[in-house]
Amino acid sequence: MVIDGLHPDNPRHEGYVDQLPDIDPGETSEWLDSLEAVVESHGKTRARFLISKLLARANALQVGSPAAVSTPYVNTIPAELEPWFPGDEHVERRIRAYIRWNAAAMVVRANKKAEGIGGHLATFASSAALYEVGFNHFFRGKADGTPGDHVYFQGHAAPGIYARAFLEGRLSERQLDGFRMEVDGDGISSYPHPRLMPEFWEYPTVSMGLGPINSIYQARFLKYLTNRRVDDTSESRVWCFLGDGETDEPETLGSISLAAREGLDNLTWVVNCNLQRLDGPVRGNGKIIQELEAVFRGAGWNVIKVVWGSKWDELLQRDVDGVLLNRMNTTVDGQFQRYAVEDGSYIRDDFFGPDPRLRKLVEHLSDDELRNLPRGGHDYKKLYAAYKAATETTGRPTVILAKTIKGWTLGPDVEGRNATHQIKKMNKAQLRTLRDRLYLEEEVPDDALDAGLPPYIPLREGTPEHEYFHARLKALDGPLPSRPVPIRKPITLPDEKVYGELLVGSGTQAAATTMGFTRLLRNLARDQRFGARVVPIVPDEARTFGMDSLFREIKIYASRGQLYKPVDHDLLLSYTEGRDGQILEEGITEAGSMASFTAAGTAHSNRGVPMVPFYIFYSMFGFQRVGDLIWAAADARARGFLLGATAGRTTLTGEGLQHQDGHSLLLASTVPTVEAYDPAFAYEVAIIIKAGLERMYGPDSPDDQRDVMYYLTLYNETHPMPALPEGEEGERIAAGAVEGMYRYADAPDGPAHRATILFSGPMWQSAVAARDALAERWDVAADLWSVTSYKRLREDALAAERHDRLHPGAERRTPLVADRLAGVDGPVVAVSDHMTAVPDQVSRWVGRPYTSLGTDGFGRSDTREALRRFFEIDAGHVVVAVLSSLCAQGAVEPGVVEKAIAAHGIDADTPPPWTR
Ligand SMILES: Cc1ncc(C[n+]2csc(CCOP(=O)(O)OP(=O)(O)O)c2C)c(N)n1
Ligand SMILES: [Mg+2]
Repeated sequence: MVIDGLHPDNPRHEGYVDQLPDIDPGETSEWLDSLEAVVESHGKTRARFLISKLLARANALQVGSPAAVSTPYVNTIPAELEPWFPGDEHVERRIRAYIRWNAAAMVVRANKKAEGIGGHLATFASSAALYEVGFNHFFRGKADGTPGDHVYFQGHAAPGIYARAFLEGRLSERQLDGFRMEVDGDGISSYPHPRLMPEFWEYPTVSMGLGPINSIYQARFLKYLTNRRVDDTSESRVWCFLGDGETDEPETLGSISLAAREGLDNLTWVVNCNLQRLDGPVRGNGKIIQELEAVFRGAGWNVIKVVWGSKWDELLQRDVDGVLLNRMNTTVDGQFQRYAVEDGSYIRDDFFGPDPRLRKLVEHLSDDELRNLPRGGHDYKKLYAAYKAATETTGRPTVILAKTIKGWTLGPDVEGRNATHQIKKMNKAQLRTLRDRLYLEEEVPDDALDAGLPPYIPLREGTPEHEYFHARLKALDGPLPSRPVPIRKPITLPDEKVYGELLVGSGTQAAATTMGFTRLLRNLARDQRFGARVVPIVPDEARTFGMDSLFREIKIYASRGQLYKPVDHDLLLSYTEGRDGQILEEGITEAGSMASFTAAGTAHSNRGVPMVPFYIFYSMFGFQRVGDLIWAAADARARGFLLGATAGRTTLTGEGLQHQDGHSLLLASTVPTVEAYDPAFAYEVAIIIKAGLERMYGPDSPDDQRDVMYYLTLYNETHPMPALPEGEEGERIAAGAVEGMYRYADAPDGPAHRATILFSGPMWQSAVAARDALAERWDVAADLWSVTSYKRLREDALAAERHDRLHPGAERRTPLVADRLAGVDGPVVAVSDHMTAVPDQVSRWVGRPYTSLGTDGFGRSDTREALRRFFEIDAGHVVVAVLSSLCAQGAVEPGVVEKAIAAHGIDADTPPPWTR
């Protein structure tokens, strides 16, 4: 019994009431006594009903009591409030049947053609109506030259999206038959991949959770574009379709509060609640719809549950005792899944049976009718009502929780089975059952199934279905998905002078490449025409990287402006927010920041308005933390700059194991379209970014080379930044810095032996000091090279190697790295603040003895000097590596190497750093 505001399960939960003064205890007990009387005389169901009524009235009177996080297990929109359905239900059902059939036919045919090629039948079968309501009535296409809606399709539902494109005439039978056989160029991809189908797919979604989080930041970015007056996005809506199992991914639910906080009423999620994931039930012992409702309502979303189809309305209306509602509320999902596979008599006995009042409620229904009481997610009108309500909701995002059956219409062997997710074949009998279920006897006569290959059903001109289908397409501005939007607002590259500050160096002043980048970013943002397209993104680290100087100047984006006077308002660098703010200060979310990067970096294709994201983050929390989002951004053909700041296992001091990054460049090298650079000097940063912008948006760049992302490591070690020499020398350096390497200093004259030292990032200091020591003391003259990109050098060398392998008679190609390092006999030693595997990337093409020194192992906290000694990348170790390699060549005696080891104070008997 609920007494005195205390909750029986958790007495403290509602205890806050007892802390408030009761100004009229008499009145209070009257209310409570009434409640108690209701429970005693009419039961808990009636009491719950009254409380719900009270809450609803309180809401109407704007009493402002907090909304309950969950509601009973029924549809949010009552039958009497459903709007008029404007479509032709019959024709739409026919079209849907064609699409269902063609999707299944495509998967089955593909698996006939190539055993084990895969594909999914059940996901789309459960969500066909969810998509078709959208396609026929809501999703706006691009045919009128505007960007339309942004729709994220659930990856495994791809067969249904292809099947629709086939009816539209956008995909041919031949292409459908090439499902998952892409290599010859005419096939279609397994899942949504813009990288593979650049004129079709827009949003990669198949890695669970990434579509949902990306959709939130896409919707937020649309608001950003409008608030900054770069692009009017008010006509575009973001739709995201996801699975109920997919909501277990932290990325799926991790940012939903942002969507509510930002009032993203341009965002609608549709969760296909078929109660199943791959292995079995999503919440066998619970109720996923109820759980999600609470989570989303708690986060401030508008939640619309579409649980039951229309045939249940009448039953609920007659449920005067609340027994049906109670049964709905207390039946767990595992049992609901069971009902999906059982016959009507089981449902009558098990669901309706135990309570005579409940059994009576359905006595007029046959077993067949009971079995076919549909779920809300298969009820077209209920879905239409939900979508319409979602699009009319202002001030907050909407999630539609639609209950469906996995594999719906695919017949008893597939529907609702635990193995349904992976079923990709259907025999003739199963196909015939599907055909009958979809009423397609005319389109697919029995003999058409004899060959074992189900035929596709096209839309025939002159039929009502054809006419209706194309009329709807036209009314909604053409088909989706479709990529890209033609450029509507071209971008103008920045004036050359923005780079000048970095090219002239810092004189005697000590500076870090991070500081250099911040200067450049400011200059880019200030550029008159280009500036507005710059999107700086930072996950609560601007101060760490010295970027707080930008807060005042270009402001932090805040959709509601700044509603308070900041504590530092009187300072020059005050924390300034604004509706037109440019910086996306995302807070502590690398995943969210990466999603913003993707939204900005794909605006060129999904808005026709190129935007240039510069996402700066702790390099350790980039590829390692959100590598899959970066991979998806590459798939989405994102362009932009990723800046891994405070990089280097030994350069970032005082932080230790979790922060010190010595492998992001290695991880970056795994993404085909990432250009990974490790610049040493500010001018290299400027040269690389300039080249990147030209590659993405310059007039001379080949179109198929533009969709790239640049990854630059930035360091916080300060030293005077050299100037880029003028004239031809400067041009040589600039070209080399982009290609991957350039000679930084010639070998000194005099010494007998020759060697070459390659450095990257801050390791130029070890290299310079080693060069000096080698010349002064060990009779070795070393030239120094800055290697800005091992990844680029490797790709160039692989291409040369491949050419030679496949063209045995043709003139040999020399990899750039081999060409640059040719002509000297001595050893090459590469030194990096990253793992040795980074410089090792080019070792087999160097053509000279090659040693990599790097930072393999866990980082730890200490001074740079101590760390560089520990990881064996300081000048002493470079000297020893050069001499040791000369010794292996027979050019110097072992005694010389031993002497150098002693002279540099190296303890040769410590275990290797990666074992410590
Ligand atoms: C990150 C990630 N992990 C695992 C998978 C493999 N996977 C593909 S679909 C699926 C089950 C999906 O269930 P649900 O989200 O409920 O979608 P449904 O097919 O039921 O609509 C899994 C585990 C994946 N695609 N991505
Ligand atoms: Mg599911």
